[in-house]
Amino acid sequence: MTNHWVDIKNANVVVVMGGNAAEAHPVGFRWAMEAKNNNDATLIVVDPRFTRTASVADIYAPIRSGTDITFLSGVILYLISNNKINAEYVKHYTNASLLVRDDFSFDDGLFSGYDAEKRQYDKTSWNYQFDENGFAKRDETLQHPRCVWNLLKQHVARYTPDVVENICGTPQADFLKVCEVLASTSAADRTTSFLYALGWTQHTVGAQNIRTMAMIQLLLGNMGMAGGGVNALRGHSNIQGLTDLGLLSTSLPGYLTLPSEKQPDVETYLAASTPKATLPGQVNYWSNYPKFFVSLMKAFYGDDARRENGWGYDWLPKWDQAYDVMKYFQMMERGEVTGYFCQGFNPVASFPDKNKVVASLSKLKYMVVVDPLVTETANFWQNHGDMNDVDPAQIQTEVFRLPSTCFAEEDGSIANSGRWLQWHWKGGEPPGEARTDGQILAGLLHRLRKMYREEGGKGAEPLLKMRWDYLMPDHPEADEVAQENNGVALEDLYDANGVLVAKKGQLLDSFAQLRDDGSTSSACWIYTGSWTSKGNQMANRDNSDPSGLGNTLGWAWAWPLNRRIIYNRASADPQGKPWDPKRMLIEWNGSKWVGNDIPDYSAAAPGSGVGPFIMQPEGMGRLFAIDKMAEGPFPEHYEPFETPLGTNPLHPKVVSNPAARIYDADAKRLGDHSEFPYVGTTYRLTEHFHTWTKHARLNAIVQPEQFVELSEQLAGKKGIVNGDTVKVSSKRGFIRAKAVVTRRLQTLKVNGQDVETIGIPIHWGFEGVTQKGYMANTLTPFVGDANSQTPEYKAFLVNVEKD
Ligand SMILES: Nc1nc2c(c(=O)[nH]1)N[C@H]1C(S)=C(S)[C@@H](COP(=O)(O)OP(=O)(O)OC[C@H]3O[C@@H](n4cnc5c(=O)[nH]c(N)nc54)[C@H](O)[C@@H]3O)O[C@H]1N2
Ligand SMILES: Nc1nc2c(c(=O)[nH]1)N[C@H]1C(S)=C(S)[C@@H](COP(=O)(O)OP(=O)(O)OC[C@H]3O[C@@H](n4cnc5c(=O)[nH]c(N)nc54)[C@H](O)[C@@H]3O)O[C@H]1N2
Ligand SMILES: [Mo]
Repeated sequence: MTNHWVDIKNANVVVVMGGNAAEAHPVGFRWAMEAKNNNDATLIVVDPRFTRTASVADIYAPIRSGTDITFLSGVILYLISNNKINAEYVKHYTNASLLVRDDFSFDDGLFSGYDAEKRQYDKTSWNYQFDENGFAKRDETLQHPRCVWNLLKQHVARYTPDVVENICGTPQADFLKVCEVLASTSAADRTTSFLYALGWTQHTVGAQNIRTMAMIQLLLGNMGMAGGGVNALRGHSNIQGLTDLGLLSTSLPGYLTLPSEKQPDVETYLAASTPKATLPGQVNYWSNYPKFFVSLMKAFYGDDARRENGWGYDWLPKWDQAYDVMKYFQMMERGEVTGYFCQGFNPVASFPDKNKVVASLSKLKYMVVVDPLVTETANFWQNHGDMNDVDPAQIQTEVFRLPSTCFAEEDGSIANSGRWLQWHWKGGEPPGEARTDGQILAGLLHRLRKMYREEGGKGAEPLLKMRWDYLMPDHPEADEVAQENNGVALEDLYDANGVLVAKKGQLLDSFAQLRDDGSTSSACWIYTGSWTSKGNQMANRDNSDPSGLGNTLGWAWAWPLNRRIIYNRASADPQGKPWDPKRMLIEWNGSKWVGNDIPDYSAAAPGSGVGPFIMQPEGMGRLFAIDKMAEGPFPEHYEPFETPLGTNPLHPKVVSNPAARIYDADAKRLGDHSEFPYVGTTYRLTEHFHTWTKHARLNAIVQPEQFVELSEQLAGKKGIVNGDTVKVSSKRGFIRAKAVVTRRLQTLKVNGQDVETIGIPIHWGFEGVTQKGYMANTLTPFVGDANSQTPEYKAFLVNVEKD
C-alpha cells in the first residue's frame, strides 16, 4: 500500500476491484465501512461475482474475469474526454509533458520492438527524447504530438463504453455510473482509494491491471493524498515483509537487485544500479544505491567485506535468468533438480496444474519440508484415488519433514499491508520437537560449514564467510536479527561539518546515515529507523491521533522512516500548499515542511525542481512506463491464455499477452473454448485460510465440504440442482464437488456470446479434518504474468457435468 489501512476511512470513494475485502480481509475492511458510514463515501465493487463485499456496496458492476484493463482504460478515456482530471497535478507531477522517441509505436496489438521468437520486447524505443545534457525533452503546453499526453489519448481512444461492454460484459449503464463517481474525485478535495488483491494480480496481465489503476490515480491527483493511493491488500500476515526482504530469485533486501552474470565486478553492478536524474534539478533517490548495497554487504559478510574484495561481491550468486517457482518446477519436471527445500510452502495445493507439480516432485532424489503441519506436498507420494492418483512404488523421492513453529510461538515483527512493522511477543511454547525457522536454518548452516571445512568442496567461500555472531549461534533471536536489519555504525560517524552523528556500535536512526565506505552496516536499508538508539520502534503502542486522519505516528513503525503515506509531497501543490487543507498531510511553512506525516524528501523546498516521485530519475509519476514493463509502456487488453472467446476482439492476431512466458509442454496442456466453454475462477472463503485451517476442527465444522458455484441459468441448462455432485474438468484434470446454484454468478453477454463463470474455492485437499477434497489447482494452467510470473488462477477454461 502507498497508504495504510486506517487511512481508507478518509476516502470519498472506495473501489474494491480485483479483491473481495469483506471476505479475505474482514478486519481491515472495517475502514472501508468507516468511510461509507462516517465519511459519506461511495463504495464501488467490480467483480465477476456478487461477493460479500458487493453485498454492502453502493454500486456493483459485474465484469468478465481477466478484462479489467479494458474497463480501466475506458475510465481513462472518460476522464480525459470529460476533462475530469486534476490538470495542475498531471502537468507538474506526471510525465504527461515529456516527449517520447519517434520510433515508439503501437500497431495491431503490438508495441515497437517485438521479437516473436523470443516472445520478448526490445524496449529501446519505449523511452523519452533526450537533449544533449541527458535531460528528457518536455512540452509543458501538452501540444507536441509526441508528448506522453497525446500518445496516451491516442492509445485509449479505442476503449469506448461500447467496447467496454463488448469485452467485459459490464452493462454500459453500470460502467458509466462507476466513471461518473470516480470522476468526482478529480476535484482537489476529493479522493478515491482503490483496494485490490488477487483478482488483479493472478492474470497473465496482472501487473498491467494495477498499473492502469495507478494511472487513473495520477490523472485524478490521488497519489500521495490522504484517502487516496494504490492499496494492495496483502495476503499472508508477513507477505509484505517477504517482499521488503527480497525473497525473490533476482532480489536483495530493500528492493535492491541481485547482480547478474553480465556484471563481472562491483563497479559495473553499481554503475548500472545507480541511475542519473533525467530532468534538471531532480534528485533521484536511488543515487544512494551504493550506500545501501555496501551496508548490506557489511551485514552479510562483516569484516570480510572490504573495499579490496569489492565488499565480497564475488560471494553473491549471479543470475542468468529469474528462477521463479514456475521455472523451478519446469526444471524439476525435466529432471534437472536433485533436491528441493520446501519451507512454509505447499505447492501441491497452491501451485497451478497440480498433476504437473506432483509429477515434478516425483523426479527428485530428496525433498525437505519445513512446516508445522502435515501437508499435501509432504505426502504427495501417497495414493488418494482420483484426488491424487499416483503409484507410490514408482516414486523414489526421499522426503524429510522438519517440524517448525508458527508465528505465535516466537517473537518478531510482522510488516502489514500498510508497511507498518508491528512487534509481537511469543504467545506459547511450540509443541513436540518443533523449532523456529531460524534454528533450523542455523543448524543446517553449521553442519554444512563443518562438512566444507572437513571435506572441502566447490562454492564453500560464501558459506564460510557469512557473518554469524549471534549470542547463541544455534538460535538467532528475533531482536538480534531486527537490529541487524536496522543497521549500526561500525566506526564513529561524523557529518560534513565534523559533528559526531553516531558512535561506533550505535544503532542508526535513519538510512540517510548509511555510507558506502564500509563504516556502516544494515541488512535492509528501508528498515533503518525501526530499532534505533531509542529502542524498538516497532513495539511502540501509542495510538493517539492528533490530526484525526489515523496517521498514528506513535503506533508501531512504518517504512520508510515512519512515513505513513508515501509520495506525500504530492499531497501539496507545487508551492507547498495542501490540495485539500481539511486533510493536510504536509505543508511548506516558508522554511520547512511540517504536518501530520513524516514529509517525503523533506530537504527539497518548493521550486527546487525536485519532483514528488523521488525514486524515479524524472521524479514524476509515469503515465508512460519507459522501460520497466514486459509487455508495453501503455496497458493493452489481452485475453487470458484460455479465453472463452477464442479471439481478441481488438486485435485477433494478438490474442493473449505476447510477452508472457509459457513453456512448450504447458502450452500443450491449454484447453480450447469449444471443449471447455466456461470460465473457471478460484477464490477464498472467510472460514478457511488456504489449506491450513482444514486441520482445525472449528473451521472444518463451519465449512466442511468442497463446493463450486454456478449460475441458475447454467445449472438449468445442465440439469444441475443445488447439492448435486458435479465434475468440473479442464484440459489438465478434474475435481468433484457439491454444486451451489446461485444468483451471485450471472451470465454475461460478451462479444455476441453468453459467458458463464464457475466459482471454485481453493481450500480443500487430502489432508486435515475436513471432508477430503480435490485440489482446486488440478484445474489451473501453468502460465503467469509477464512481469511477476504470478499464475493465471483467476481466468481459465473448464467444463461442468452432473456426476
Ligand atoms: N479467510 C481468508 N482470508 C485470506 C486468505 C484465506 O485463504 N482465507 N488468504 C490471504 C491471501 S494469501 C491473499 S493473497 C488474500 C487475497 O485476497 P482476495 O484477492 O480478496 O481473494 P480472492 O478470493 O482470491 O479473490 C478476490 C476476488 O477477485 C475476483 N476476481 C477474479 N477475477 C477477477 C477479475 O478479472 N477482475 C476483477 N475485478 N475481479 C476478479 C474474485 O471473484 C474474488 O471475489 O487474502 C488473504 N486473506
Ligand atoms: N488456484 C489458486 N491457487 C492459489 C491462489 C488462488 O487464489 N487460487 N492463491 C495463491 C496465493 S495468493 C498464495 S499466497 C499461495 C499460498 O501458497 P502457500 O504458501 O503454499 O500456502 P499456505 O498454505 O498458506 O502456506 C504454506 C505452509 O506454510 C506453513 N507455515 C505456517 N507458518 C509457518 C512458519 O512459521 N514456518 C514454516 N516453515 N511454515 C509455516 C503452513 O502450515 C502451510 O503448510 O497460494 C496461491 N495459490
Ligand atoms: Mo497470497
